[in-house]
Amino acid sequence: MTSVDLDEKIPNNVGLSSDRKLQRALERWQPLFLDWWREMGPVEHQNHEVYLRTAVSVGRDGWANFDFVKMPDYRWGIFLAEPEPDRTVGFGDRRGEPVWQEVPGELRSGLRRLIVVQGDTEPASVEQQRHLCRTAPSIYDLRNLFQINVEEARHLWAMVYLLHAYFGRDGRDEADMLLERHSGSPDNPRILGAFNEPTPDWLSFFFFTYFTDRDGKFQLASLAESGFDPLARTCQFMLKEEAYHMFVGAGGVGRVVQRTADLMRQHDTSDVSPHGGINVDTLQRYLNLHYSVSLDLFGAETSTNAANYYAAGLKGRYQESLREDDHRLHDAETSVPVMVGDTITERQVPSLTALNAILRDDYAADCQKGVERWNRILEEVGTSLTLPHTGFHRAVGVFAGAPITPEGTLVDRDRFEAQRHRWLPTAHDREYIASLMTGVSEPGRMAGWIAAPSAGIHQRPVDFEYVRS
Ligand code: BYC
Ligand code: FE
Ligand code: FE
Repeated sequence: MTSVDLDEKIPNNVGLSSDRKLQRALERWQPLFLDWWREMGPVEHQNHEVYLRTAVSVGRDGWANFDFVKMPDYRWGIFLAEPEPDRTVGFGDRRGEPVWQEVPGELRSGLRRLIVVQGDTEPASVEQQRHLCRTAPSIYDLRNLFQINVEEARHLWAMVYLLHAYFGRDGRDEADMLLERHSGSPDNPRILGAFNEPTPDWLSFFFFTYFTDRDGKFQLASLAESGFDPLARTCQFMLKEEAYHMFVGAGGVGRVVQRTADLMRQHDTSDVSPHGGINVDTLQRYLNLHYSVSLDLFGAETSTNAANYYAAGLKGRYQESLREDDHRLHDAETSVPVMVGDTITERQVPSLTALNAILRDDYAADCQKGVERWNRILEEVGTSLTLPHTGFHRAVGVFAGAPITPEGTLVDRDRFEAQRHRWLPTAHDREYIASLMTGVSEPGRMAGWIAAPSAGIHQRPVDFEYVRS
């Protein structure tokens, strides 16, 4: 195969055509990937033309191309951000050393684990979302779902490239296993909790892309600081695509909130369900669920894994280079939450061990911004949404299993259970949301529970036929 043919088959800026071994490995994996996509990707529309953005290069102007493609023909490629000349390790005990272009032997297993965990989440989300195409609230939203799905699949390619290129036999085995674990599978589930939860409806999807894709942003940003340069550059490029996923979440929830506020005003009531809208209480319960499950993705507040990754230069902090400290953190301390008997308090721990908590706090602050934007809409009807306390409904870390209210009070278990229906989606909520999920296929029309977006995609109008048969 000529290099032009190869680049056509697997678009890349990593010189794939001059690396025969890697090329063979990826060519063996590609059909397995396509089988997975057909089996576990969107359940419908695989033969339809979708107006999609495809990553085609890494240049500052025009890294992507917009056109109609059938999803199985999407050109999943491998793109690394441009190398930064003379880049050095920015943190940890090896700060100042030139970055590594090969995996240092002693860091091999830690690095592989990080790449596998990251890689596992990407196809998991596609699996979680595969039924949503049946119930899209508009053609615009349907297209956005597919855009996210193909890009998450490209993120899988990004991690598989690293496994194949730098981890030999073990890497190839791990790459195969990324297609074998499945979201929610009882025998062979995905690695992290949130990626085994179902995404049964579009309200869940919007909260997922707001909260869970945002974990992706923070984890990728930390890995983009890595001393292992190919990982850093891969993640930098992935972050470009990630921004849009969060836009879909922030915009999606915002449009639901807008519709709810409009109906509240129009009918002068806070119960908009008889009018086909979603009540603020229900929105709050979905928010509580998705936020708490996403907080679990940061791991335990104190973690020797995280300390080791940092000291080794593998995984940094969010915006590491903008921080004004020694970037080694040997003497620094950070306060993290602890539970002492019946009280929630704080204690000082070495910052190195508190890196998961530090990243999680940065994440929480970012989440808060969107909530404030939604609240500007809700303010006009005298209500608001809030992020629950960090300890609410947690399964990982110091608060795991503790009966803590959204306000942050530790209560006894019976009291928590008695109030659960006020704080987390109920069977009734789920039934009601499910009843709203009827697909809308007329271009420009929106389901009754969500407002129209203010603009379409890539200068196309909102009523453009983004998906056509
Ligand atoms: N579920 O020392 P700890 C995205 C395990 S999202 C199950 O605190 P560590 C995306 C942990 O593995 C971004 N198990 O862990 C979004 C460990 O097990 P071992 C994904 C969990 O290593 C939307 C043990 O508990 N990327 O891209 O400090 C759509 C002790 O924990 C969980 C990454 O996560 C959990 N939630 O931190 C598509 C980046 N949490 O080793 C895509 C890579 C912890 O004792 N991953 N455990 O058997 C990491 O940096 C770290 O692995 C974690 C965990 C932050 C996840
Ligand atoms: Fe992703
Ligand atoms: Fe994403």
